[in-house]
Amino acid sequence: MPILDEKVDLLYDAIVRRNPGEPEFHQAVHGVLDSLGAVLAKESRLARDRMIERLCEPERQIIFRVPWQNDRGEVQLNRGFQVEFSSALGPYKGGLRFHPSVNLGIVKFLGFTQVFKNALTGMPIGGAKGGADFDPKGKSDGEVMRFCQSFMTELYRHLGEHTDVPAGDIGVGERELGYLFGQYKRITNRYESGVLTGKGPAWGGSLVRKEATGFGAVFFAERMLEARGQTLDGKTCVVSGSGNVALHAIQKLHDRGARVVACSDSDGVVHDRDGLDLALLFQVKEDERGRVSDYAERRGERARFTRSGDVWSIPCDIAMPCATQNELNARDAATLIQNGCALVVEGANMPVTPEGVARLLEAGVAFGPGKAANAGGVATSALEMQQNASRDSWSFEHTEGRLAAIMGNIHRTCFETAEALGVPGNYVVGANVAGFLRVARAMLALGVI
Ligand code: NDP
Ligand code: 2IT
Repeated sequence: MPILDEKVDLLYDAIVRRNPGEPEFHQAVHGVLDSLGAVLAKESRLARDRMIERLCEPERQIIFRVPWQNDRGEVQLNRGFQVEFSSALGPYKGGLRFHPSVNLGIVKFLGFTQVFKNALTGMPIGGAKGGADFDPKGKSDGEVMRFCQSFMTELYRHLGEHTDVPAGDIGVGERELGYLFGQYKRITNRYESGVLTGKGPAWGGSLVRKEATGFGAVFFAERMLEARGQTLDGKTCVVSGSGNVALHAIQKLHDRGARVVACSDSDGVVHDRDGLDLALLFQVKEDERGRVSDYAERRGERARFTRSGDVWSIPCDIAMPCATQNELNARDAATLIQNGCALVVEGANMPVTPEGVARLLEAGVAFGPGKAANAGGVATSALEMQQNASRDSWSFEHTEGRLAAIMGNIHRTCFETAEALGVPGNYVVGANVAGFLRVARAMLALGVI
């Protein structure tokens, strides 16, 4: 990782010692601290009041047992997490991730990142993340339901529309949120719509929430291109993943006249030279819960499926990593640069490694960090909370218009902050500094909290 400013370096070492064995959390903290040197030197109160140490220490961390029974009646055991990072700007807010790789360090990296992302949206939401090392893959609906009910039986006591408001993330979509909401409602005897976001539109959800992260990332990419006098029309794109974020990024890229030639899942990559067939892709992935290999098989000769490959070796103008953390490294960045890729926008959280980011920036590739670019999901969650609070529901067009405006504001904030700091076009520094200052100033105003 790049070397930090000397004073910040000491703080970072202390944070690593205090949180052993959590490499993703260390990486996320390093990424933010790397941007803050100039700001800390200018605003002495931030250092005096130990703002960095306070922000790196979650307000509350909950770890709990999640026992449940599979379809054969056998007892299964998972570990649940909820890390309530910061409530300086509003109730704790962030997604739940169900994936076998989930551990405390991963949830902390996601919760820490969420604090700055949520601050950048300009909306009244604090930061949190939760989840479990449960793998929904291959489980029946009944098993997923029993798991969700057991998970919520512990988590409910920590939640509330003014306290902590989870949503989805990897492995948690509308089905899981339905089971979680049903159990919360049953235990509390309250139809408290605002306690979860990402709900189905028929039971308190917001239109556009499902699409929001992918759409928002494409709106952000559009603003970045606009700053360089370009548009998406006619561009060749690759997108990693084929889940919620990836599918809706692909959909919006397609709407804007771009050609998406590849996507992936953890089994491999599909390369479709003429551009992915959207209707078929959504049918296989959303309706049938299938794999990209199923898409390739149905698409016939036009598509090629490669097991265990990645999308970065396929020539493109634009790359959007939308699967998971650290999925694009320095070698992948070098391949993208060599193939003439000019824009990389993170739909996922921390998908590009620090070395990968450094390579891209050195080569002059425009780089949109996830904190800014994928904030459309949580921003639309905040719009869902607004609708729930006013017992209203807005049209698709109105909600999408609000999302587009929010992404435009986030882009402008990052762009102008970077320019003011003398690093024009560096959205990483712009996002970190703007997000940090908003949270830090609220914390200063609220006393020693
Ligand atoms: P989904 O579960 O809908 O999809 C995840 C996709 O990424 C799948 O294609 C999955 O493949 C792939 N993937 C997940 N983990 C791995 C892994 N360890 N190795 C390889 N492939 C993997 O999740 P989302 O689309 O919701 O989330 C994707 C990313 O976007 C995450 O980083 C998430 O934190 C971030 N994000 C999500 C938001 C949201 O609103 N949902 C908001 C902002 C960010 P497979 O099916 O094979 O597992
Ligand atoms: O990483 C994220 O921003 C999310 N998974 C969405 C969080 C939310 O509360 O909508």
